[in-house]
Amino acid sequence: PQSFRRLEYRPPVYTFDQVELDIALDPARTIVKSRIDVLPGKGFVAGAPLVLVGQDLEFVSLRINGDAHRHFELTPETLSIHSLPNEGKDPFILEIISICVPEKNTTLMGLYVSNGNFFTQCEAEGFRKITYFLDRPDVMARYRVTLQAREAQCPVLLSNGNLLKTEKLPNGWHSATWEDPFPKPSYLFALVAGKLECIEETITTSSGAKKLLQIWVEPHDLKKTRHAMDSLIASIHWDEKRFGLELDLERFMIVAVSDFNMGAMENKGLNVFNTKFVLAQPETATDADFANIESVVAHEYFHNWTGNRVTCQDWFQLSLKEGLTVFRDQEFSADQMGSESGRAVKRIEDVRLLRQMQFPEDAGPMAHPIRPDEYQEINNFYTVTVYEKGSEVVRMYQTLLGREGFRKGMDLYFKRHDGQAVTCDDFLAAMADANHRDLTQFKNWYSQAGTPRVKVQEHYDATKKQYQLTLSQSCAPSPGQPDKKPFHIPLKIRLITSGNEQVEKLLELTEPEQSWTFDNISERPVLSINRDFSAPIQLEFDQSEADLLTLFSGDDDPFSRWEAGQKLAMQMILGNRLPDAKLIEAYRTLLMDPQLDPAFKELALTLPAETYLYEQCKSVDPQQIFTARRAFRKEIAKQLQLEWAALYQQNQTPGPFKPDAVSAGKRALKNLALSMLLEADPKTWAPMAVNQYQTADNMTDRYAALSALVIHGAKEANECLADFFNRFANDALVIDKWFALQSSRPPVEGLELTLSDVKHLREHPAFKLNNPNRARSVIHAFCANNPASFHQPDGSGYAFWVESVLALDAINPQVAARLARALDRWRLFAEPYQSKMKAALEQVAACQTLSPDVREVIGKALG
Ligand code: DPP
Ligand code: ZN
Repeated sequence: PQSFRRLEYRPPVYTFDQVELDIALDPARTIVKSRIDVLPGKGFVAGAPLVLVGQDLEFVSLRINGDAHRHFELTPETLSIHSLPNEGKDPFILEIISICVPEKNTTLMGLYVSNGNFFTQCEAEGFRKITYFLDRPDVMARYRVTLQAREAQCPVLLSNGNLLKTEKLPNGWHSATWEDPFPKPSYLFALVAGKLECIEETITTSSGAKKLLQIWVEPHDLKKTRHAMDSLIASIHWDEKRFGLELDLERFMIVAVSDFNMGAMENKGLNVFNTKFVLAQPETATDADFANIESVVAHEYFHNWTGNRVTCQDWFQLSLKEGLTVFRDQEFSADQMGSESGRAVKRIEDVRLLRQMQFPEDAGPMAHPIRPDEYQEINNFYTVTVYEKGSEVVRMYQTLLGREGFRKGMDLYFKRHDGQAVTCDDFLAAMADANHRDLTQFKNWYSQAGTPRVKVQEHYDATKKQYQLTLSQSCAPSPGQPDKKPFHIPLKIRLITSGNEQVEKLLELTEPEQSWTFDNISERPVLSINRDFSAPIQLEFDQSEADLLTLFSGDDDPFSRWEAGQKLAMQMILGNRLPDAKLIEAYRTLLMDPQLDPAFKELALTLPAETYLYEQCKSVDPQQIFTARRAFRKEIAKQLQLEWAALYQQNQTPGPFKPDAVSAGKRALKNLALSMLLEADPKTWAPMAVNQYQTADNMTDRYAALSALVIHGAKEANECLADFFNRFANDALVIDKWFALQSSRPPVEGLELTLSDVKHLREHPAFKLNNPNRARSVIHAFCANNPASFHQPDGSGYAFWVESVLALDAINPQVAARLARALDRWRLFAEPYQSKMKAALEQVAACQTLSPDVREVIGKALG
């Protein structure tokens, strides 16, 4: 298979200035005419051919400066044009006509049809499925786009930028011409056409300019767009305030589509979103959905500066825009929580996701630095490493430089690079230069994969009143990287003593081993380290259970407090122990503390995920971990039954539904209580869940009740599931939840294995393999989010995975490649799992027609 390497980057031989596209939309035969001003690029060589890329296109014609041109060669993926005017030294006009077939495009890359409407997805390399082009992010051009379509079929015609004009054409056709004043790479191009309607608002930005905001959806979904609009307005104001960045276009549009590979896409002025991250109303969307919509809307909007105005030189630099933009959306969402404790809750949620998803990736066969050095298929590198770890790396600049220093770095970055396609090195240089700091060693975060481990040794000398802390760092080998250099690791610490006299300090660990001595420490302190998760590392710290209990009961840093509880639970679960009396008391005190945020309580009583527990083991027995974790949970449920019952009553949220953080936190705690009550005693408490299910006026409560019934195998579950399906049969996103809930049900004694339900679900009339959300709600939910059901000793889960990967790959390689990742960690498992997983991987590898996407994932897993 072909590999692309970061160090093989060459600047483009030719580049484009003005691009005019004329697109006549027809599902079966869309005609694309391009007219491009071509000039020598930074890597120009006289006489070199102009090599364009194209995929699944029918070539029609080619002209240069108005004349037919015969000197070209076509391959399935390229169009090479020779004999250019004056050896290519003079600018020339290139005109190409080609044809594509949107209705046959099931990959959802390029131009495709969804529910009769046209959409595009061009990142990373989809534009080449629309027309022959220099489809690389360092070629930035100005676009003027004319869309033509039958007016009855496509009354709405949208593209990037500003609307210049609309026209009626013969035979019921019409056209719209759009112009984007900002030069952009092709991956930010978009068009949308069809039967859509919008809500709109006009706002005034900081400079006093008026801006038109629109959210376009299918007509029946209009009533579900308010929250997305509010989120957009909040994002616009936040970016002005926090970073001094203003919306630069007269018009900003969001469009929702139900067939979409990713979450959303930041095309200039025309963001295209998966419906899942736009549509919400209390009856159909949960608190988590509301929060996700807010953060994805913000994320895509923030890309307008971090990604669009300043873009990536090449795809190896993806984290330049993604890590930075995730950091920005995390900070935005934290501020939207409305309080310090809310910010902490958001931080804990983000860290939990990172550790559950990214740590396994960083320890597995697909491990890569946030700036990868090599890939076969770039679509496989839209990863939690590039995004979430990338965001942690950006956060570390802020930790090291302070908020103001970070802002100075951002200002310099835009001052230097506005309108350019740049690299991660440029970002680091802006941060370093703006703050007069040497960040050379910090570059290792960009070049080395793997989660660093930091070992903690402490020594207290009571006579000298001296405390000594020794930290040493290491990082396990990862593919292609046997030896690692030390990282620059910022660690926030605090020595906790009864007198409370020590303040928080920032230590910078840069050597393999370093010691710090603290004087005048009146008693042996309890160390609170990596507070607020200041660095994305694993700690190796044999802290006593007594010290962990102290931290869990009262560390002033909410993250560290939460973390101490996680560690206690983790150690006991992995040691096959039940929570002891002291821990139960600590849980009880925490739950009953009237000062504490309900959302924090919910997080503190949620156990570490199975996949995170796996990463702590040398050899994973998934059934054993499931059983131990379940028993641990049941004990908490039983011992605190009275408290759970009280919390359930105390955290009701009467009155009309509001999705704000405080109300959401209360619902989260109340619904954890409900689930715990069913865990303790399903027969007694199931009727209360049924009642909540029936009387709920919002999806959070209705779904939580249903989920508690299903997960605990209550006999009432099936009736409620049937009711749920009928109630929401017309709402695709809710039906996705219905599927996902059943596919992610963990094993329950006395019930058949979930796999047999999953096989039935796959035959359900509402199941559609070619809709990514629906496929994920059944297949990915089972294979990736239901470990104890998936990892069966007979290998039946893996056989299902093989079938599903192959079936999906024929339709949509990107969605298939995600699923293919589910067996990444096979080497970590004990027998018989390990051999059965390996055999399953080999079975997929043996398929001759695999897409490059799936082939890369499977090849690396076996490699
Ligand atoms: N749509 C993806 C994102 O916003 C890729 N850019 O992260
Ligand atoms: Zn992004």
